Formats: sequence, C-alpha cells, structure tokens
Amino acid sequence: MTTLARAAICRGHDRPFTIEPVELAALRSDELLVRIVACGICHTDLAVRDEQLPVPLPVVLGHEGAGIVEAVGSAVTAAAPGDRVIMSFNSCGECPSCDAEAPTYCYNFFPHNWCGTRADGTPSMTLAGEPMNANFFGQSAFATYAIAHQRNVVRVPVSAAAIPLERLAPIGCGLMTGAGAVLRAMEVRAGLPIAVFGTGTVGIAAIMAARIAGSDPIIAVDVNGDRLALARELGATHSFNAADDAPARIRELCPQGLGYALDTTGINSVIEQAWGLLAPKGIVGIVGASSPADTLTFNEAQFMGGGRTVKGILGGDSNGEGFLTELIEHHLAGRFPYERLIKTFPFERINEAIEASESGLVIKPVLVIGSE
Ligand code: CXF
Ligand code: ZN
Repeated sequence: MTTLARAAICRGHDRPFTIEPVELAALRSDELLVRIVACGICHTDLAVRDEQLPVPLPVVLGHEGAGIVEAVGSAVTAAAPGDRVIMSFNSCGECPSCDAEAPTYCYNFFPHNWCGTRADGTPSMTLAGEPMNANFFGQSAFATYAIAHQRNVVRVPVSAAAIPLERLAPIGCGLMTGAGAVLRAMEVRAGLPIAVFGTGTVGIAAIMAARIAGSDPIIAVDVNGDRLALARELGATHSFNAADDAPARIRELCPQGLGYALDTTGINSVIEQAWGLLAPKGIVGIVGASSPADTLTFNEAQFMGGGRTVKGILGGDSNGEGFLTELIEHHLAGRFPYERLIKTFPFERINEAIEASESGLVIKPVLVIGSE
C-alpha cells in the first residue's frame, strides 16, 4: 500500500521550499513508515540546496526527523507500530566500517543516504506520478510521512517518555556530531584543556560534552558575542572573540598547549591555528565542512615529534542507537541541556526557519510537522 503525504520540495538555492502532495512507495520488508512529528534543520540540508554536495535536485531533504511508527515491514525488529522514534543517518550494515561499529564511515554511505533513491536505485517517492528524489539520510523527513530503515531508526527509551519529539528530533545529527567528537572520536581525557572553534549546534554540543568529560579549561572561540555568552552558560569556562587574537589569548591561558581542539568552522586558517596550539599528544578534530579544493599544511617535525593527531570526524563517530540513547540519558540528567539552542517553527514556515538559521538568529530551528 502506498502512502499519501505532503513534503517540502527543494529545487535549488534560488527557490523557496514548497510543500506539495507526494506519494510514498509501498513498504519493503526492511522498511518502516514513520508519521513525522518534528524535524530539525541542519546546515547539510542547506549545503545540498546550494549544490555543494552530490545529492540530485529536486529533492525532499530533512535528516533530523522524529515521529511515530505507523507500519513496519516483515523483517523489521528495530521498532513496532505506535513506537516513538528518532531517525539518524543510514548505513549498509555489511562493510568493514559497519562491521567495526563505525557506520558514519560506511563504505556505501552514498547509495544509502544521498543518491535520491533507495540503495538499489528504485524511487521511494513520486510527485504527480513522476519519481522524486528522496531517501535523504534514509528518511527525507521534511514531510508528513517518511520511509525509514531498520538501521537508522532508534526507539525513544521509556525513560524519555515525557520529552516531546520536537526536542528529541535534532539529536540524530548536529548534536550527536559535536558531542560524539568529544566523547567518542577524540575520547577527551578529564583535566586537559580543550578549545572549540565555532559555537553553532555542533560547537555548543561539543562544549556541553567537554563539561561532561571533565575538560579544563573549556574555551569557546567565535565572532558572535551572543553565542559566546551562551557557550559560557552551557559549559565554556572561557570565551574569546576570534577577531581579538584568540590564539594569543589561548596561549596565555594554556602555556603548555591544548590537549584538544575542535574545528567546526571548516576554515583552513582556523584549523591551522588550532593545530599550532596543540600540546604534545594533542588532537585537532575536524568536523566543519570546507571547500573540496582546500588543502591543509602542517609542519612535519611538529606533527611527528609531538605525536600530534589531525583527525577527520564524521557524525561524532556515532554508532547509532547506543550513542543516541547515551545522549538522551545525559539530557534527562540535565548534563546536556541542548533545548537552549532550539526554536520551533510550524512546517508551513520552513523558509522562515531556514532564514533564521542562516542569519544566525536561531541556532537550531526545528519544524513541527504533526502532533504526537
Ligand atoms: C552527517 C555526516 C555523515 C555521518 C552522519 C552525519 N552529517 C550531516 O549533517
Ligand atoms: Zn546534519
């Protein structure tokens, strides 16, 4: 049985998203039909709109969806009809990365997340009878219904029954990316200094995670004073304006160097500065999107001599359900108060929500698409 839905169609950077009637394909045995309650907006959605990533347009975006399972295929064990679920990225489950519980580095990431169809090339959605690109991150959740998969659906634990889905939705991408960079990818050790460059969703999630890990000091760097103030409220012990010679201020505060630096900006000069601030054995984590043509330069003696690491990190090295459940537990315990970043918008106001994100007014816009 197919499903009628309404979805926000993205046709490129110079066109507003338009909400139009679509039809979702009949469920396969390993798929779930999710009635979407809410979906966060992430910069990756906008990078696709702007054709900076190889996802075909037009397309239905949205990859921080949460909702209620409406139906499941015969082979699905991840959730059952009526379950509250959050969705994250999809993966193949069969490659060396997936075998090693590192699905953000899935060898088959593109066909499972970004090719516009199911991994086997069949469309999962039509618009006016013609195939529409969808299955974005295995969900395309800027819609009233989405087809999800056994591997990208996480059941909300009973302990979080009182937390609304509009708050849980964004945990499956930006928040997981920042927190996981600190807690999983860099395995930050207590007592060592960390600096986080950029205080958007990913940077502030990293700062909250650094507080959980016991980093000291925790330094936030940005050009936006309001965001630096928020970073201080949520865990940063120090904040420096990037325009105010932040590297010199960091050197003054941490003369032995940083144990960890996390770049969320994707700006080459910022990454190279961060690298130059590392203590022996220090790690600089790179999570910001940069231009595909960019090349970084590091001094070789400093690199090898101090045992320093430059680490590219995708999705915070999340392993899916295990890490997302851990983050929900931190949130319930008050250690991960990311609700401070969220502002909700009705689905119909998707273009306004995007504008609020791009102007810097709102850190994490979340679309409310249906009721619980
Ligand atoms: C992704 C990148 C690939 C792994 C999961 C998260 N980021 C999306 O914005
Ligand atoms: Zn994202």
